[in-house]
Amino acid sequence: MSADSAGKTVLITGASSGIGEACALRFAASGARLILAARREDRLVALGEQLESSSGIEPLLIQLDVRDVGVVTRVLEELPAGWRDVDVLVNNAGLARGFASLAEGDTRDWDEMIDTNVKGLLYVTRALLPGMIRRNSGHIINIGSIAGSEPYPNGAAYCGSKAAVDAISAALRMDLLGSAVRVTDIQPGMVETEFSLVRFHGDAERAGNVYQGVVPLTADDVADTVVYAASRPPHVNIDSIKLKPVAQAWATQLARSSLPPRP
Ligand code: NDP
Ligand code: 8X3
Repeated sequence: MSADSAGKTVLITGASSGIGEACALRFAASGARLILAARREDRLVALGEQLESSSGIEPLLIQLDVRDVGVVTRVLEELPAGWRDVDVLVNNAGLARGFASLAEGDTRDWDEMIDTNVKGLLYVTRALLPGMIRRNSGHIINIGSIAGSEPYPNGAAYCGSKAAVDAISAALRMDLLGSAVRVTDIQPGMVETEFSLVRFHGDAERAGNVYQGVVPLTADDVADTVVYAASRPPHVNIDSIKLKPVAQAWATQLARSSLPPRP
């Protein structure tokens, strides 16, 4: 693994599970200093203890709901001394909620997705970007999705929120043109995490069916890609990377039957 993240301060939103947690483990192994944010504090504390025993690092843990612009702004603008100069921001906090046609969808699900995936990402970035611009150094890594460019039925609001992440990433890159601050959009396909459990409101059977007969990506596969993007030389910007399981050709096109058994 590249050691290029050694000594860098990396802030990860949604670090309490899945891809965010895997990013924390990968960045810790590469010697980064970590600020880990999510709503579930108990999960963050457990991860912090794990990191301390495995890598000897003590992350800064922040209980944060990215939808709350007031709290996001206050907490991130008043980070403790020694933690203020964030080098890498991983905008990972996000979710899908519900799976229904637009005519039948629950508007509360749409609000939750758009408030988290789009507005939360904007709020967190808004709080940290001025410091990066001032220091002429930094990297924003957004976790988009193939859903942004491969939309599917019953996913209009989620797919739309991830298309917004693509557009925000591209526009931000133009805003920052001439500075050394980098912007990357990582777009995973199917990854087995708590994602489907959350989408289906805790229905474990329905969530498990999503991954039946497929070898999905792991959260660590995505974290590996995030750390790769973060560890390129300073003159290289990875605009975007789309990564999928071999058994997935399009968001809705999966080879479920002719696959080897899952490892
Ligand atoms: P998980 O459900 O495992 O993790 C989601 C994380 O987001 C949790 O840590 C959760 O923490 C956090 N989160 C959700 N809402 C908020 C909020 N309001 N404020 C702060 N944190 C929040 O799913 P994944 O790891 O799979 O998802 C991570 C990202 O990857 C998401 O943006 C998702 O859209 C994207 N993605 C996932 C794919 C997949 O197939 N799994 C594929 C492509 C993209 P907590 O609840 O503690 O706040
Ligand atoms: C998660 C992948 O295809 O379920 O973003 O939308 S998908």
